[in-house]
Amino acid sequence: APRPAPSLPGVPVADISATGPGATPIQQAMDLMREHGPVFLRRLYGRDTLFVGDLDLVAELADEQRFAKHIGPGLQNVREFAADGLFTAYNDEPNWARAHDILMPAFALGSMRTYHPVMLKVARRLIASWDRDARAGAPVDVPGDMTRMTLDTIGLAGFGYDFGSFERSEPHPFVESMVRCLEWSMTRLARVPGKDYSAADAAFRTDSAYLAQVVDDVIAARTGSGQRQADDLLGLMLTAEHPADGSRLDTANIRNQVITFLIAGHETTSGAMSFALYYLAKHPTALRLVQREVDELWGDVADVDPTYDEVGRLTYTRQVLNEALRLWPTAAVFSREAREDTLLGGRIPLRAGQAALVLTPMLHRQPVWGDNPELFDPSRFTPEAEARRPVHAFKPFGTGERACIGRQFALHEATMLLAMLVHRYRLRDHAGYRLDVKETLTLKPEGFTLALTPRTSAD
Ligand code: MNH
Repeated sequence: APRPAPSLPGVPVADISATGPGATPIQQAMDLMREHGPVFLRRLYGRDTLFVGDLDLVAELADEQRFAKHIGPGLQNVREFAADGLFTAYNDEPNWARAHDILMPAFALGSMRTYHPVMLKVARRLIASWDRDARAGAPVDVPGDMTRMTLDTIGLAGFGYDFGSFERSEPHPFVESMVRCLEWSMTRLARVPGKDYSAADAAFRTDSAYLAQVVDDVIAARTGSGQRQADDLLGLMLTAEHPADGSRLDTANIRNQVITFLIAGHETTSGAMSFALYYLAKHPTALRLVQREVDELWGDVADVDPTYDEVGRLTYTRQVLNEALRLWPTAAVFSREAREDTLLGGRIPLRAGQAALVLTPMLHRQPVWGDNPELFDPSRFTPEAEARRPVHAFKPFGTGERACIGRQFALHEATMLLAMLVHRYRLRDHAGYRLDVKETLTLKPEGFTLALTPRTSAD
């Protein structure tokens, strides 16, 4: 039997061994934090995880001198199919810095200009599909269609590869295999000692082999075409040299990066847009403010093609997205480890390498957010309110040098699409949807559908 782990002085322990983490471990941890306070140890079969939501403690964990990204058991599982790709690489793996330095320019704000036309093209696909559904009086599957849109966008913008998701009634098989791989990574954390999981592991190997095969197709489509031009992610990966030492990414690492970007580049953004649409459908005042913003920009032009610069002017739409990411940050935890033995908050002893998991949805509900943190209120993200708030209060993209590289990409894509949808349709919560957050390492509003009617004039 496992020895009980030693507790940390003053830190409450919640032992979940009787029930396990279930299908929604993030929401379980949120409930435990509501019960035990903003720092607690979750114990599962003698293994402890330190969860932190407290603002001051998170601010310490964000100090890059004292803490660094930790690849905990969850990301170790993801390493089984993404290996040393950017997201899952160890800090000291040479391929992390090499790929980071080579790919950074592709994610600078200015590069979004390059992706804009492709993002618009895919947004038009979604709108064509929603127009058909609206005419047929059929409700739309919000997370399903947001996933089609973001997968096609990262495929085309990053790799010149067309997943053609809107020509399929079912999700692309890449998505289904990927979701099962993420689920395997999540549920593997909850394994009961002594039980047999060989069937789940065999299914996982089939899925991860399929992901690798899709990636090889994506790469072959480029290398076979003879044109490796460096104006997208794959072009950079295949040709660019490291700015300082001239080194290049090797073939195995390129595969791992492609898998990483195909997953990280679509799964979380689609959830974020789905939550934003959910809150808009439930909050008529916020919806009217978005309508006002887009109508002022585009009037009643039916088939508007937003320009790159216009997307930057959609400030209220952006606030809506930020507020949705506050309540449901779709990558809901990130892990930090102590660089040296230290005292967190001057009282919680952590040894070098020991980890703390930031539970972002609870950080985003701390007292700094006011006395009604559950309320959806985009005015929390006016420039004035943001200037008043401590910098570490909002962390949907993680922190430090290992923070999200795709942040601008996601925000540009999502802001533009949200604005276009609100401009074009009236969104009706026809089913009286009750929020059901599904967890597959990332978060999505499961089963959320909307009924659409075209907006005729600015009504
Ligand atoms: Mn993204 C890292 C959230 C969109 C590619 N991303 C992270 C981290 C968070 C995160 C949190 C840090 C994880 C950690 O510390 O362990 N990402 C998001 C969210 C969205 C998102 C909430 C959308 C909304 N991410 C994107 C997009 C791309 C992308 C779009 C690519 C086009 N993210 C990455 C990569 C990393 C990352 C790559 C790893 C960066 C690194 O460690 O160098």
